[in-house]
Amino acid sequence: MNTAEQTDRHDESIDAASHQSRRRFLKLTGTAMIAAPAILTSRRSRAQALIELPPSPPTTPWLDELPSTIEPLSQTNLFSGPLPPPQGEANTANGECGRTDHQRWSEFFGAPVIQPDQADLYELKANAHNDHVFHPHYPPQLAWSFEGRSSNGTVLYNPTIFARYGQPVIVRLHNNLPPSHGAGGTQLTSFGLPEISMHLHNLHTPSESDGFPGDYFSETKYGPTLKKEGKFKDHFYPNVYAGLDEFGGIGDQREGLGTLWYHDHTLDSTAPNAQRGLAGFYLLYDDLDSGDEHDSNPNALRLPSHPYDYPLKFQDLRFDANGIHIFDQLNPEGTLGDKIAVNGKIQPVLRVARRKYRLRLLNAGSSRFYEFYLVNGANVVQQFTYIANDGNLLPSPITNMTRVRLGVAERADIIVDFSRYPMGTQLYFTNRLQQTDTRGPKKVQAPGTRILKIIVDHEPTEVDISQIPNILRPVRRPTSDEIAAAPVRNWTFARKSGLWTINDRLFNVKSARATISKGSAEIWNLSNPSGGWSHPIHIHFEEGIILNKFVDGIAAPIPVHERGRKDVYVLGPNTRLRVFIRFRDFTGKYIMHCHNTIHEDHAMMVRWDIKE
Ligand SMILES: [Cu+2]
Repeated sequence: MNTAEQTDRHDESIDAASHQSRRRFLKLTGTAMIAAPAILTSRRSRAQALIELPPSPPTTPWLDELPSTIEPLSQTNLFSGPLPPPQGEANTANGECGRTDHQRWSEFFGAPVIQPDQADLYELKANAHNDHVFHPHYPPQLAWSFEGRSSNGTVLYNPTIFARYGQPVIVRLHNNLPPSHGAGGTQLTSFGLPEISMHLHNLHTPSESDGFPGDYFSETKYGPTLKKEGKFKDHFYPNVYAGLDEFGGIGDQREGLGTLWYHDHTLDSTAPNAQRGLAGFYLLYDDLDSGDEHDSNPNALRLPSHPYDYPLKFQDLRFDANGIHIFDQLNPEGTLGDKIAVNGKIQPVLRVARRKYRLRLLNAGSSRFYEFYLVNGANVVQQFTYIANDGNLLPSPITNMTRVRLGVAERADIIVDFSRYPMGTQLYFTNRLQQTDTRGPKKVQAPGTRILKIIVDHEPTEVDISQIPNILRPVRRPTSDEIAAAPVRNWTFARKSGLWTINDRLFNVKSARATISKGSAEIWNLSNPSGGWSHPIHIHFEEGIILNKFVDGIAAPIPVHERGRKDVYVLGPNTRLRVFIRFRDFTGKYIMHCHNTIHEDHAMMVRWDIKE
């Protein structure tokens, strides 16, 4: 039974898209009799699958608390366990899935098998657990998590990984999800497919470790771009800056990334699998952004550091009348969540010390856009400093900011100085962006919805010596010669026959629509000609620089916070962005897709390859 699933899609036929994967889901859940005709045939019958959802049951805010400190994932000794240590070739004899060989392995490690202290080694286990509490009013229930351990052995769900440039990381991911997940459930409660492909957004990662959608695996199944099923997969994260070939050493420090996140990226099932919970943070430091506010290195920025460096993951979720998490995986318009979970909890409280914090905000989807304001109890808007967009430190901080707008997968790092407030002050992260369906946001309206309460709760244990320097990380902008010489590629994002297309085609996992030479640079025109939809477009592997923005064909200003490097490009209605991108250091298969994960799963994705 161990056969590759043939997800050979025919671009010519709109109805052929996603069929195999959806058949996987339908078979598992037993919903085939109801839903299959609606999914597998025409636009006319597809409407039968749409399920009108009532609002989630009401919840009382501020009953649950987030931990005051993030516990990092602890390393695992992969030299003493039951499995051999990581190696360049897939270790299929011992149960690793049939991935492509790790690129540049011998350059980093000098031998086929890694030696102690050559890399930080981590282990994550994708597991189902039935004790997740989104809110005290909802019952404990099923969630999926990447599980790891803290240094004292506590089980951590979707733990934060602390990594450093120049120190490679290998994450061994075990897939322990139940193969029979969904059996006997309904279309709304059975969502998720237990074969997974973990993407680390947006590290400069060799393609075989990038979490390509066709690289999904389990003990019994494997995707069309793998060679064999497996129980685990080793992911090699070199933690080098882009520009390795051009600059040598560990690359170009101007390309440093900071706030990254890992999440499932399985073909046709990213939205439901991430909704199930498969998403966590990966924070990357270097000698500039060193993660140590006490750092004596004169180059160090000394931004607020752990435990005052705190990631916040926002997800829109929907619940049925019994308070059970639901999601309509078969509906090309998905399910818009009306409850916002912050690090997995609905309307929680975070207690902070009276000092500066670096808050890393992530929109983890599926479909909702946010415009966050920090307000006091009287809804008076508070100011903060904006330092990073999409995990990239800006050249200079933007002071006196009052809002953060995030499309799905966008990140913003902000610094809030809570020392300005008296002890006991209560503040709220509020979303003022209205959205009623998965098409995209509507207008901004005060006062909005409060989704996180922050209480200035205690004095810091020591003097806050963290700082916000006026210069953060320089940006390498393309020269006019580089721009003039760059070939131009046009990508149009649209809706066709109720599904989602790029240049009129659905995703074909086995065929690249662009082949790019390693070391080259291109200009990509990203266009959304529709008047109604918004698409947060994510390009894997490399950051880009937005050169121009056009709305209704007229040049529009690029907001200051988007003038650095980006990896998500929000295409509002009738918008075109002209983006300059370099393609460096590694080869293989990569993708671009809408990160409204519902659009992504319903085929708004394109494969592009880098060749030598
Ligand atoms: Cu989209």
